[in-house]
Amino acid sequence: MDKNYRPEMIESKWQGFWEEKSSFKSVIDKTKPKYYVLEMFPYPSGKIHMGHVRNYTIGDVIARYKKMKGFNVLHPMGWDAFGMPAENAAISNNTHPAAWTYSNIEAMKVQLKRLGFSYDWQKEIATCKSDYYKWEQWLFIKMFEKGMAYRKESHVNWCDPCQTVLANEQVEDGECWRCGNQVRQKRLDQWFFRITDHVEELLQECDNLTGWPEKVTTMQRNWIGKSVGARIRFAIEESPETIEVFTTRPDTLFGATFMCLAPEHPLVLSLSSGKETEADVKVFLEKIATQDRSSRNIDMLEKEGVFTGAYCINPMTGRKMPVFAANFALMEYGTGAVMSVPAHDQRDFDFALKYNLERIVVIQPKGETLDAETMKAAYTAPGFLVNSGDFTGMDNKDAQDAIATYLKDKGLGDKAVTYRLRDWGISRQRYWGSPIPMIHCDSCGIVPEKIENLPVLLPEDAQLLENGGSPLPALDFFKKVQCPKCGNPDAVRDTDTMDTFVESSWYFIRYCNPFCTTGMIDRESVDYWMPVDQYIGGVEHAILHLLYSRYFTRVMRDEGLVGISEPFDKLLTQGMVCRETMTCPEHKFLYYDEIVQTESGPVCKMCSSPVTSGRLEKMSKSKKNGVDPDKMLDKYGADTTRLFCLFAAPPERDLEWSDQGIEGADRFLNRVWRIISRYYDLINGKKSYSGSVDALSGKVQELFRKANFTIKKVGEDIENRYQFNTAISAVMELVNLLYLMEGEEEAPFAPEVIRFSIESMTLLLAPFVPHISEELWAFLGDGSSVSAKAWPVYREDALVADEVTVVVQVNGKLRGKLNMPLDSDEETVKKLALEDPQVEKFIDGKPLKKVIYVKNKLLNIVV
Ligand code: ANZ
Ligand code: ZN
Repeated sequence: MDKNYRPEMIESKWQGFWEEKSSFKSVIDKTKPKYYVLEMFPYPSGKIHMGHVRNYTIGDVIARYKKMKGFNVLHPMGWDAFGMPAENAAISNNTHPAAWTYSNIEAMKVQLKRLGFSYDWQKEIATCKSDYYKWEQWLFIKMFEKGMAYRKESHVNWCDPCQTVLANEQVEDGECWRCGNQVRQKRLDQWFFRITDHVEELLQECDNLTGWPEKVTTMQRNWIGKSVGARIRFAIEESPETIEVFTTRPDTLFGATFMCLAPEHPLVLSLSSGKETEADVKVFLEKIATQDRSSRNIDMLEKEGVFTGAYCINPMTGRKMPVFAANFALMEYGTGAVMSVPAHDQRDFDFALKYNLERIVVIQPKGETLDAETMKAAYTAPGFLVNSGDFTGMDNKDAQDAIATYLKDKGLGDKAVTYRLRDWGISRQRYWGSPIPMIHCDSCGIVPEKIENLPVLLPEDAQLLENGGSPLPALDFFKKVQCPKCGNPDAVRDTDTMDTFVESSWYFIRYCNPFCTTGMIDRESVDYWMPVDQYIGGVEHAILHLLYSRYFTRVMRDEGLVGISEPFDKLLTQGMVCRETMTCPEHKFLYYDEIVQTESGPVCKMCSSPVTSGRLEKMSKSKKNGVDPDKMLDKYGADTTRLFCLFAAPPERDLEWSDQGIEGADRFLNRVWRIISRYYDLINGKKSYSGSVDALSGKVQELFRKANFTIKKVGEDIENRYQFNTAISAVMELVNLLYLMEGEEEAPFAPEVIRFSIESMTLLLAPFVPHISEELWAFLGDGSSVSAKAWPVYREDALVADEVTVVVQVNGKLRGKLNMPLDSDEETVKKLALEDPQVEKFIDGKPLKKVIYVKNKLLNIVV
């Protein structure tokens, strides 16, 4: 056995071993409970970052642990391989998106393999391959046939000079990323998936997602945005038409003093037509066309509008209400019209102030009189009704229903529910995506491609356009087709591609049998493996990706493809990997290797100005505070890198990168390594202790208890919210105690108990640091691989009868906690405390001035 721990000598060896033995290959085995662990698959950008390392390490610990616990584990990996960065990179490097993507996949796969993740690589998927996207084209056609995929006019960002549609990411402050010209909203026919058909179910079943973080289900609910209220119809003066509004506050109807229509509302043009206001209205509409008025952006915009020249009538008061077109009214929400109540809605208040419109107070808190003239903001809290005819005096909650019922009886309105969620627009005027399998024929209209002609292949060698637009519309061989229905030779293929969220909405189902050629999925595999038991990924995907995946699973269910509705049983959203930013007054953010340490502190390499360290921020290219995983692997190896990520913070919390932290992880693995070489001769050929705890005494008994306690603790910490950091601390304590066994070698059963403890330690570490564990297990010698071993079992009778937590302070500050047997003596507690890396850090080699020990409670070290 090598005296020193040298990860470079062992890691690639075990990676080769796992690969050769197919250690993580998953096959259906109905005799075992299954467990499907999945991390969100990466976009093949070319290089993994520390966020990936953390995400995948967390998943790997769970996968390896579950396998040791006897589960049949599925743990796949693949690539979310379509998307715009491939197009951009291809233009700037003069390569092709396909070539770029495939070579990135190869490079990243090498990196992932170096980290020793237990993936079943035989199930690898790349979504840009036609054997994958073929099936979403197939499902698209099924959805089209049922009316679940339909066409509707919708906005796109359009740049006139570049003559191209821009993705949202290509619009910077309303300007084109390439030429800097103002971007216009252009109307185009696009494909939509009718997710609103499932909206109530998607909302209701949030309640059953008990394995998801509360904050994520809340985000899902908010995004769906259900509102309960009423629709009310307003007559228009001198017109047979009516304006219908959606309101959540029918109780405020007596206070409605004007009306706001969305600029796109058809009545805007017809009401102003031929009036003095017509010209102003047109100017306003032109201006609005350049604003990004997505519902998520609307609150940021300055509210503005224009009078259409028409009036409608408040059905309660008979009052004339001027009708405006206003930018804050959205065509896609409710009915596209807002009854404005400036005294009780802040947007209406602002708008009324700007255009000098009347306010009427209709809701008032008890014991207070609001003055419409002098109020400084809208009053939005509950109260009772005033100025409201027969409803005056009523509690406003009761009035909501009372007024809605009154309107219904009069035929002026209805109770109504509205959702903020819109149908999912999936057309992209991009190249690097799955073609939409539809054909436009002059005589037949829109016709699906024949099923037997699928996949509609994306031409992988198309020349990209300088302006960043899609080359597909200009490719005759792609575009010109025969109509599948009537044979018309002049039909044209749809040249849009699908939103890449479509691929990520079902990859987890495809993993169950990724190369199935007989259908989109193989039912037996899906019934066995789905749902995903544990899904792990970034909170940035907490809304769209998860909602679309939940929806798509239901579409597949409705199509009879799968038996489940919810794809992800448990969800873990890991925190970010953060690091301090470094700034030079001259050169702004600096990379860490652009800093030189001097006596007066760190300075900039380029200009020698003093460097200031800033806030902890998520690692990113722009902040230059990233750490390259390859460098960590070169310097420390995979196990140390993994251990650091797991030990530095619980998975859900942000992790602060620290060089000391990774050094600490490295030191710990060295200690683990040395403990075996130290006791090797003693335990070699001995059996692991299996007698009773009462046959032991003194330190040996203490160690046996500790080992059993550690098995229990580590298992519980993993099971209970994946507390990997405290689990690892527990193993560290066991290792420390093993070092204290020196001199006890002659005690009865010492070799057997030490062996038991070292074996347990190795097995407990296996999910976290699999390479070193394999290597150590090979020394302990039963000839098997740790990856195939069962999780150790503790002995109930050997658990420390009474265990207490001793708080460790350095200079009066809390620095650590030790789980100790009741009544441990000062010497043992002190020794263990001094081994604790957290405590060690604060003692920092200084001599101990004083040690105060309060039995079973506290150890304070003064330095
Ligand atoms: C009158 C009123 C009085 C309103 C009041 C609110 C407060 P949520 O809760 O988000 O669903 N609204 C309706 N359609 C709209 C559209 N297309 N664009 C912009 N705003 C619209 O919001 C519902 C409220 O948003 C509705 O209730 C309506 O204003 C406005 F004291 O009606 B309310
Ligand atoms: Zn035709």
